Amino acid sequence: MGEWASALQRTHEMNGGLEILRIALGDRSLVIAGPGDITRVQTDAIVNAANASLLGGGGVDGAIHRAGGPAILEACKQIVERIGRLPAGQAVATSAGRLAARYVVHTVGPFWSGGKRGEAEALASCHRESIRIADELQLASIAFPAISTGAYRYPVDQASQIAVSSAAAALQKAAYIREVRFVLFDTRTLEHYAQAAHALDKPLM
Ligand code: AR6
Repeated sequence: MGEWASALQRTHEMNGGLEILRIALGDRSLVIAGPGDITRVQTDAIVNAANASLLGGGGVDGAIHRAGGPAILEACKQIVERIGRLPAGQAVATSAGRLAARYVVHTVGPFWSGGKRGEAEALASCHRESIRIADELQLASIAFPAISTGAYRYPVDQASQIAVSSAAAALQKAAYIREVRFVLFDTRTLEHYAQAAHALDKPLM
């Protein structure tokens, strides 16, 4: 991470109404964008904050299934037949139906129950595993929502730090992924993720 930190470059730009913070290391970028709707993003993969059933729900999960159409649910059902429920921290990929993205990576965030039940490790794992799976598919870009910070009640100040640092570490290790983008739905969440990204160049322990 030290290497990442020392080579940070920052730019602010306006793009389609989104405020964007781009942190570059060589040919790789970590991007913080929003307020925005991840179903409209044109990265190769978008990540869904799913639940263990993989059968849909509210929040960003509901939005992705609505916008992508029934092909996504069909693909999820086939995965469930094969592997059963998906534990927190793991991820699987399906087609993206009608979405602009090519794949949806479904990951299950931890439900916040105070922070002593492995929530931080599970949330970091969601980001690592989603990027690993996208990299295995030889994709160049992936977009994340603020996993676990809605219905699963993970405090956004803590979630943002874990999300950004685990994604940055996985991006550095990836063979194909060149851009990891966070697309945040509301201004408060956007501010927390931007702050966490700024903090990447502080000395890391
Ligand atoms: N684009 C980007 N972010 C969004 C969008 C969107 N279209 N819609 C909502 N968000 P949540 P969780 C934000 O509750 O906490 C579901 O029912 C939202 O504002 O979607 O991981 C699943 O089936 C918040 O910042 O996911 C699970 O049962 C963030 O996405 C459960 O909720 C995450 O909120 C998962 O809960």
